[in-house]
Amino acid sequence: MNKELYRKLTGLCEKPLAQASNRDIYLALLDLVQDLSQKNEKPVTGRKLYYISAEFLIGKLLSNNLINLGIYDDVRAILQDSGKNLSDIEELEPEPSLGNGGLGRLAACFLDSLATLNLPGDGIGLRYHCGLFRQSFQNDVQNEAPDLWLDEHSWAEKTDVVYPVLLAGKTCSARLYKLNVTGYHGRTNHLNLFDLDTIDESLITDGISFDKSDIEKNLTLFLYPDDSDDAGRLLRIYQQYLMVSAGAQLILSECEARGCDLHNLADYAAIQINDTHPSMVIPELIRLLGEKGIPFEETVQIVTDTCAYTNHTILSEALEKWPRHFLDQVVPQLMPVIEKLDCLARTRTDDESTAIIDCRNVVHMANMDIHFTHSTNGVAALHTQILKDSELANFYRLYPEKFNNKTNGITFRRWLLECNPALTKEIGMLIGPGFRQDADELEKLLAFADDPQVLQKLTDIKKENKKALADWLYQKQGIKINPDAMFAIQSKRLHEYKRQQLNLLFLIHLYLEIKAGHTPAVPLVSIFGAKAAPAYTIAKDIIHALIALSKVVAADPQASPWMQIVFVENYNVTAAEKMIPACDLSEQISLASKEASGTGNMKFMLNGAVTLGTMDGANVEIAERVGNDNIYIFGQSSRQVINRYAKGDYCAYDWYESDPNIRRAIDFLCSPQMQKAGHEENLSRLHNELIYKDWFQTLPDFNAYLVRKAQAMTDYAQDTAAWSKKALVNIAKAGFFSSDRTIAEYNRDIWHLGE
Ligand code: 26Q
Repeated sequence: MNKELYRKLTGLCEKPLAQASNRDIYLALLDLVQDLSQKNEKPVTGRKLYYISAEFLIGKLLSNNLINLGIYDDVRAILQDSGKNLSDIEELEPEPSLGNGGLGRLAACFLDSLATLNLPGDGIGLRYHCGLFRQSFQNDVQNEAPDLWLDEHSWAEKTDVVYPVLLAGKTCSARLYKLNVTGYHGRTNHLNLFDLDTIDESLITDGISFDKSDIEKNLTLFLYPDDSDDAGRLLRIYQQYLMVSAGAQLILSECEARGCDLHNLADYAAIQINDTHPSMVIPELIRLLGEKGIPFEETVQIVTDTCAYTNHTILSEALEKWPRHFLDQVVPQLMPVIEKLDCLARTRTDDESTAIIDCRNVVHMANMDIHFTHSTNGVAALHTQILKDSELANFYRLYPEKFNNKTNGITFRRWLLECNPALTKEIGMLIGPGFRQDADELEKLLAFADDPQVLQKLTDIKKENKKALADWLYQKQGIKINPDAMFAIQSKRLHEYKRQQLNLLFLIHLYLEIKAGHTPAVPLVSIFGAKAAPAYTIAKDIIHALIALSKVVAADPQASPWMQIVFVENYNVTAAEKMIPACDLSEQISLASKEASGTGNMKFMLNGAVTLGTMDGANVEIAERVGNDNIYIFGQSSRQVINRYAKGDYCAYDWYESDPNIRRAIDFLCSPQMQKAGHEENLSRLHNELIYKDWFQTLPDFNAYLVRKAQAMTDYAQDTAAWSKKALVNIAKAGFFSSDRTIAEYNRDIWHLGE
């Protein structure tokens, strides 16, 4: 036993561990981790990165920090000796859900990799009092409740640092909270989160509604409040400006403290703008540098050299554009700068599509980013190619040198070492510990691709993880699932382009086939985790339809031994850590060209799931690496999809009318069984949507999906070792998708940190 650690822990608890409560121990561990992390802080020389993002979906931090500090096993052993259990203690930690999905989780993985690679790089964001809403199912529809995650004792420590921020002409004080980000045997960086002292949590009334009028009381209450009305949209701008103005002041003061005279800001700071949410940092920095007496032209050059922009989406509705009068109201001090930038951009091109303020007085944030940063990157090879070819083609012609790709990645500390200790241990026994620092070493596993014992061991580990997920689900939702079945999981935000509705139609088809006497090759447990935006009606209808179908199936003794549908409530990082290691088949079925990258696909692969997916986002790069034998690809190509959109001749009704399988599956939504299990209004709305709109082309991919999924199920049923080999190849080829590789590329091409 590590005696020194034992002494420290008991000292912090002020009593023997055996007599301490789990809460006492949790608080002692918090102190211990903070203390050890602080020791790994290092002075900064040269360029330092500031990753500005409206979201950091960091998840629980205790285990992650213990692992990164190298004391996880020791702490667990010490606790065990005193009759305590680390996972019980972890339960006490609230999960900071400070993000919606992929973009926020990516930011969290990046912070972990920066610290691990010993690179100086901090995050800048907001300290939302409520993270993404807590989802429950009431009467089989999604219900949203506030997620007040802040605890008196939190990882984010209050500081004395405050910056003045001018919001709609009134000065507010942005207070800095600092959270240590400790790398895996690396340095400690920080996540800087800003908040106002005046926030009033009692403004929250019914569910997640709140009084939107008083900015000083509500500004950081919620992550992305509903933006379906004007008050909500304005609030988003207030939030963004608080973040970037306080962030810009923090950056300038840190750089000045290190001897920067601000003319040479780009030698001291690299600023990465995570999608368009922090774009106002550009005019804000220009404004602040101008106040210091630097001429406009020079401020523009300084900011362009300092800042870089990442694009995470090609859905045009997600590209932020604000009516000018919104900005006039919230940030009048920025408008003269934005106008000058618009004029400057117009001297470079007369292409109206690249204007910052268009002829209808709408301000295009992404356009400002591309003109006035030195780098624009996409997040997977296909995504970057589509940006260059179509979405941003006009910009690519103007600035070809600015465009580059950085395929996303995930931190293996959380998504392998922490969430799958059994697999981690087995990999270590087979290829040694090197893969923990260098993910490419996972390729050494290929030497065991035909070793029956290794393949059996992988099957056993997966089985244990499936049992653990089954236990967790039973505890949490009282649902029993069969661990001998194949587990197919689709977990991600609910959006039509991600096509949970395609999976739904498959499950209806499977049910009807079973009813017709055609049983599948293997029983299937189909697991979903997804939150829908509170105002996104069809997304909520899809959730409802899945829940209604799950009831129909569960009540049917002929079908239930063969299939089961489970919707996991409140999908978040903690749930993901339980679900991903237990997955056999990873559902990555977005409409080709729509998913910029995806990162769940990488997490499942790393944990030995085989992907069933379209040639979209990073699936393309996964397929390239594992080869056709180890992935199930189906569906239209991105080219075909883009052409179909361009021609504008897609008619869902034609597919519905001419294909009996499609018609049977869709019509089942309005069958008496479904109507009895669910709600007529929600189900018929979805029925209509699929027949008359189907904006994301579900129906043309339906048959291909059926065929590929049936093939996967047959392969799984017929030859366990052959399936296990596919899993092994997926694990072995996952090294490329480590965020350490992604961060090294950003650093090599864009940031040049420490230099
Ligand atoms: C914009 C305007 C108004 C209100 C909300 C928004 C908004 C909020 C969140 C727009 C976009 C987001 C989040 C986007 C996101 O998570 N994108 C995902 O980023 C991942 C990391 O790069 C990719 O892997 C996913 O493919 C991409 O969907």
